[in-house]
Order: sequence, then C-alpha cells, then structure tokens
Amino acid sequence: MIELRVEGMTCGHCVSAVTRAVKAVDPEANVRVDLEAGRVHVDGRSSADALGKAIAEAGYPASAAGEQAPAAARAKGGCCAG
Ligand SMILES: [Cu+2]
Repeated sequence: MIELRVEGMTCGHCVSAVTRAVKAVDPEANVRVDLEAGRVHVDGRSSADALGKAIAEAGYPASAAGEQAPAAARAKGGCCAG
C-alpha cells in the first residue's frame, strides 16, 4: 500500500483524473482517493515514485506521504484550477 500526498484536488473530476493517472501506470491497482485529506492510497505493483510522477503529469503535485517536499514541481493545476 502506497500513500501519496496530492495537492490541488478539489472535486470529483480531480478524483477521477488522479485515479485515471494511477490506472495508466498500473491498470490493476486499487485506488482510493481521500479528497478532503489530499491523500491517495494505491494498492498495486507500482512504486510511489512512478505514481507520483504520473499524478503530477495529470496536473496535481504529488509526493510520498511523509516526505517533506513534493517530488515533482508544481504542474499546470488540476481540472478546476483557474
Ligand atoms: Cu476538480
């Protein structure tokens, strides 16, 4: 089980965008998104690094929960970012 801290998720569209990003890396993964907490839990075969990168590419800065700084630089913002 991998836990990632994901910034910028604000609505159900963000949740599905992040879920899609994870599934693109690991189609078999079990993904649980906690919108309120800004956390994504992934049960699968992929590494936190690969998942974080994929989520960041979808527009949501992501880092392994517990790490201080986001692993990836801030991307363009999520589906609802103005
Ligand atoms: Cu959204």
